[in-house]
Amino acid sequence: MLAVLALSATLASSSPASCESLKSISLPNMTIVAAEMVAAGPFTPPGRGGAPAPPAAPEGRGRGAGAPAAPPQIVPARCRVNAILRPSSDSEIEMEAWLPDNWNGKFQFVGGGGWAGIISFPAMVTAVQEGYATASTDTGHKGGNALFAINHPEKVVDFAYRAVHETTVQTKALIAKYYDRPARLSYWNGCSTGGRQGLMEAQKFPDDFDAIIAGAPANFQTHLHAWDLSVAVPVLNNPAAALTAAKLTALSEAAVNACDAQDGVKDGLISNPGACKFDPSVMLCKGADGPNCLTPPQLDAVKRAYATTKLKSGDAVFPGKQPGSEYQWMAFLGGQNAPGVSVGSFQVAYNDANWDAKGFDVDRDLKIVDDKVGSIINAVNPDLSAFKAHGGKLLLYHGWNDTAISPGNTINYYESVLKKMGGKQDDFVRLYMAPGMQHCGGGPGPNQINYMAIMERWRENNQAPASIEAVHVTNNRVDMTRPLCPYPQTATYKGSGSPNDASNFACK
Ligand SMILES: [Ca+2]
Repeated sequence: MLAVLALSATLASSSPASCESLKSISLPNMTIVAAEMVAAGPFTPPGRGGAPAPPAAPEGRGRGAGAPAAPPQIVPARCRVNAILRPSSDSEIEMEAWLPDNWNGKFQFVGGGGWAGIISFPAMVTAVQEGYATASTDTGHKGGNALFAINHPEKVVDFAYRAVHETTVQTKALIAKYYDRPARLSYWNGCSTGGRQGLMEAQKFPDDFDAIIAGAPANFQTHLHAWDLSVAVPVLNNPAAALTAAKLTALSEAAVNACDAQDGVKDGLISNPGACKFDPSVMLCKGADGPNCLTPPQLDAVKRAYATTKLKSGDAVFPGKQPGSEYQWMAFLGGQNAPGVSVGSFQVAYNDANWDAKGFDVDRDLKIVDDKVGSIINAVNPDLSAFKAHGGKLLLYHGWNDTAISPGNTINYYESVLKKMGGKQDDFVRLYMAPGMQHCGGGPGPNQINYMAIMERWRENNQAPASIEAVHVTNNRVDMTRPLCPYPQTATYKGSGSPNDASNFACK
């Protein structure tokens, strides 16, 4: 009985009252919709009730990118704040912040994916389970397409950077008020659009975060989308060039067979696809068409997918995909639809929801989208000196089998930073390329990496990462470990021992 009384007293004097009191906090451009304690329990999306949340979406990956579907997530007790931010007269930005009872003293902002338009709840769950105060934003609109931006220039700014920055500022203020002290460190954790958002923060608001994890960043978004259409539209316009899944699988196997052994072990993975000189012409049909060969127009389509798209002037637009990733190319070589996410940029460029991708012309259309929104949305400034001076650390990663965003783009950005700031910058920025990893996770290569733990050691204990361990999981069992090497090194087999054991590889 005494114990029960004591427990009741503890509950009565702890945070619920102060969570509710956040409703009356006055912050610029912010309307608090909800400020409420949520008890520990299985996660249910706010406002919907009923079924537990689905497994993490690609953009919602936190600590273990590519993690298999987990049992229902138990979320710790927290103060939940939902608010609408209106930094411009046309803004309507939803933000959600969770402030856990058992707080580790730090803030982790989790990024979005594609055109965003949702709160990244799965990644928030992971963050709060580890004691972080966490936040997410829909970036100022609902739904995963670009229609919100047509004739709404202020909403473009919200999507590009303002929603993230404003949510950062407001969440830091909520944290300081709720806990009566500021977060001692602030982390960014995002992939894809979340990677772009992280790089945008490093470039534009270098004091917002102390450490930024930016995976597969869509930071050259207008050019990324132009690449997609440059490759997809010729196939839409010439059905004879359309590929089939069977042909792409055969092509992928041929590419892997050609380059697999270059890293010292035939294991189905190409450790350094950049050094793989695979000529798809070997797949040209010798006689009748069939599932294991390519017709001449299909070969042309495939060559475009490997290639850096260029303008007539010869200027590079965006790099192509890598050998080994072909089995995922139906999205742009299947000849069914123009990739919707990429079409969005040109709907915005022309203020036309019905813009017809079949007429895409990269020389004409890239200039128009770049002039209109490129400098707002793209996050390609190589000068990170202010972020470095702030003490910031930046961890970049990208899967070599990524077919949503070509991995070469992240290498290009990393190299642009070194070119701008000087060749030796590994005290604050490091890049890890993951063989056989798809977009933000998944794939035949080791693709589960505890990025947050790596970054915590780097930023908080000054233990800079060298090689980092990635694992591959099948049916909830680890069946491969492999080091990921700081770029430009690659993991090379030492010549003996199991190729599924990281200790038998060295970074070279
Ligand atoms: Ca290999």
